[in-house]
Amino acid sequence: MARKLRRVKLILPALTEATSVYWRPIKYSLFPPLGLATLAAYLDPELDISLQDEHVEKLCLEDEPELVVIQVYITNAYRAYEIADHYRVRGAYVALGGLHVTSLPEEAASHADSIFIGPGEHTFPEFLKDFAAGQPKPRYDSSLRTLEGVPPIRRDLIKRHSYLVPNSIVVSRGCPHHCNFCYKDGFFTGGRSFYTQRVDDALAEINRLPGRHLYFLDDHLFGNQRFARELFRGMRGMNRVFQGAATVDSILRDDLIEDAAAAGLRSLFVGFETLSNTGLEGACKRQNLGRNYSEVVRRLDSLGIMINGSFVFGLDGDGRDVFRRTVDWAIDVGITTATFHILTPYPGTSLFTDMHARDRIATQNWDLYDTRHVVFHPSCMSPDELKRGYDWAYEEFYRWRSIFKASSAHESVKHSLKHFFYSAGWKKFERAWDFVIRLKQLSQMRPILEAVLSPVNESGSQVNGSAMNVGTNPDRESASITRLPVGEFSPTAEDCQT
Ligand code: B12
Ligand code: SF4
Repeated sequence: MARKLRRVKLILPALTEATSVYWRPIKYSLFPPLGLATLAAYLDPELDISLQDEHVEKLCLEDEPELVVIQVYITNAYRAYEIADHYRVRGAYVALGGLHVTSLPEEAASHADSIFIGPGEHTFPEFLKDFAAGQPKPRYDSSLRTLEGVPPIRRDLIKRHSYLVPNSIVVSRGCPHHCNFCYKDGFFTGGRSFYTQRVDDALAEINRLPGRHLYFLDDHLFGNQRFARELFRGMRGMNRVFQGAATVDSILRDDLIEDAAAAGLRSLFVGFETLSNTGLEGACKRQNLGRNYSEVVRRLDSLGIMINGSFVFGLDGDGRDVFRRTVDWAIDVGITTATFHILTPYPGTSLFTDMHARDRIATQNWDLYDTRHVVFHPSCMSPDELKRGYDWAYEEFYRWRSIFKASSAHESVKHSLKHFFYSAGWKKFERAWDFVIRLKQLSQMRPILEAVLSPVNESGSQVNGSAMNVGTNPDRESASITRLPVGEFSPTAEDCQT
């Protein structure tokens, strides 16, 4: 029987960790729930629609929507199921989707009326039609993959004041690479695993965003060179400053990075992952193999682009020396911020399948799959050593003396200062961030962020290829960046920005 739809609720549940000592309110007040706002665009705008993100607000659970849409990540899965069960008891129709549902559909199905596998751009509108006709299916599998003709994201449903970076944006989906620890191959099974918007559509979306600052959450913003180049050229003159993520090889490949800098790129998340060839080979991170990591740093440095380096500990072959080696290198070359992860075999990845087959998975408590806990049996150290080494790495990298040292690795004083303020601001003023969040004044901090992201060289936003001279400046060659011998670390990976 057809079901009358009047109220729809979309929920991003908070992870269980929200109550733990590791909870960092600022980390979870960065980006709004873009996936859910994307899905909301398919709903009739006349409906009563509410979008709630439990990371930044207390959920109201006493309402009576007819349809509840919940996004499930691995670390919020238990909370998501709890909320789903609650609404089903109250008579709502519950739809569950997202990465974890795609990885473990059977687990999610017992808490949902319908589950969704893969991206929702085609399955969700199909479901809405079925729902209106009174015949929703228990499971929808995504196979048609395109971003052409998708309706504009319902950004009006996002409570902008609750986020430091409300202008997050994704102009592509997936990635052309196949690292074995990454969610990507599992999530995009059954269709294309890397595709982009049309450049015009992406530029139009950027144009709709107020303010200056943007954060591209794409797994690999440079993944399609032609698309990226046209995008960056289209963005020139828009007076934007932005952050994003790209791979080591794409930074070295050609002059695309210079187009990005000219368009306003000021900070880049780079998946270095490991300084070991064996580690890279084991992780199938072939795009990093044989790349000169120091050259990556030098190129970005010369363009005034700050680096958020991603590193994974616990890859097969990693011994106890991996922590100091990695941290020393990151500080010596002047990485601005580092994101360290304990290797985490997410269900749905080939890494998980392989470890499971070898009986190396130590726990299937998804709350612990947050890259801060050891959930598998490492090959060359004990789980405890891995955990302690990981904790040490964070502590050491973000010590004041390390921040000073890494900041001073840059040629320009302005870059050093920006590095210092960005890194210290991110890790050293936790209480101040908490206070600002409690006062609901995060938006007041945006101009400061934009200032820190301003060009190193005032003409920086107009940087052009000839101004860069990467590697041809003799001073640059003797700069303080440690040149490790190719082969040792030039093995030469992005946990995708987290
Ligand atoms: C931004 C981001 C964050 C942000 C905020 C997330 C937010 N507000 O949405 C922050 C920094 C808080 C964060 C934290 C973490 N993150 Co994170 N994060 C991302 C990132 C980079 C982008 C997410 C995004 O906006 N994507 C774009 C939108 C359009 O896609 P989407 O959200 O997936 O939504 C689509 C589909 O999933 C689907 N869909 C989703 N829900 C539903 C529901 C229904 C009913 C339907 C039909 C469809 C559907 O339709 C949407 C449109 O296609 C992703 C990587 C990625 N590329 O997705 C990692 C990612 C999701 N994070 C990940 C992880 C591990 C974490 C952390 C545990 C990391 C950590 N060490 O702390 C924490 C915990 C987060 C949590 N709450 O549990 C993993 C998840 C792995 C997994 N198997 O679940 C990812 C994939 C990164 C990675 N490669 O490993 N993260
Ligand atoms: S880890 Fe990064 S580079 Fe590797 S497949 Fe995932 S998104 Fe692509």
